Amino acid sequence: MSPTASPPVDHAVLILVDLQPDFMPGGSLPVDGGHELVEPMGRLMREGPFQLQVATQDWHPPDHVSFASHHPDHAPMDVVRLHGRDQVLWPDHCVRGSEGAGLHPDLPWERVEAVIRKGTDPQVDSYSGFLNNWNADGHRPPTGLAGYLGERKVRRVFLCGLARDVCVRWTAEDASDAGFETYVLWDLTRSVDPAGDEALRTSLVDRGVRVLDDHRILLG
Ligand code: VGL
Ligand code: ZN
Repeated sequence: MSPTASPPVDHAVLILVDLQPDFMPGGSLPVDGGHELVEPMGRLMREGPFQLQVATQDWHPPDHVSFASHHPDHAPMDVVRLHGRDQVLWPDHCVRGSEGAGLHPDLPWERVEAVIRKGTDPQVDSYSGFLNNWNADGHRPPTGLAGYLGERKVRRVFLCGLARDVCVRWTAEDASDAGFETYVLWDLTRSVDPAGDEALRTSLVDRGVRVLDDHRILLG
C-alpha cells in the first residue's frame, strides 16, 4: 500500500537509523547508494514537519560477536549459529569511538534530541533500535527507546536510514509490534541486498508497516 495523501504527523517521531560513514560507500560495510540519502535527509530534518527527531547509532566493541574477524574459520557474510539462531558475520564495522561509527558529518544532528546506541553487548547483535537480537537466554533486551517515545507521547514512527533490509527493517517491525503506527520512508533507505527489496516490501506491508515511496510528500 502506498498512500498518496500525506500521512498525519502529529505525535510523530522521525527516527534516523544508522547514518554512519561505515555504512556509506568507502566505509567498512558499505551500502550501495547510502550517500545519496544525506542531502534529502538533511532537508527533511531541517524543513520537514518533525518536531521530535531521534537517531540510532550502531556502536560495537572491537571484539563484537557479529564480526567475521572474531570467528577465525569464517569470512564476512558467512552465516553461523549464535544463541540458537542464524547470525550473519559482518566485516568489522562501527567500532565504538571510531570515525566510521560517528554520526555522518553532513547531517544536522543539532535537530536530534536523543541518540540510541545499540550493539554494545559483545555477545549479542542489535539491528533494531528498540530491541537487541536474541541473547543466550532467548530474550531480546530492550534499548529503552519504546519507553522514551511513550513518555514523549509518540504514536507514529517515521523511519529512514540504513540499511533498509537490516536495521531499518528490524526497527520498523519492532515499532509496529510495540503499537506505533509505523512508516518507512522507502526512498530514504537503501538495502545491503537490493535483490530482496520486493519481498521485503511485501513482508513489511503484511505486518502492518506503511511504506511511503516518496518522502517529499512530507515537505508540502
Ligand atoms: C547494520 C549490519 C550490521 C545496519 C548494522 O545498520 O543495517 N547492518 N550492523
Ligand atoms: Zn552492526
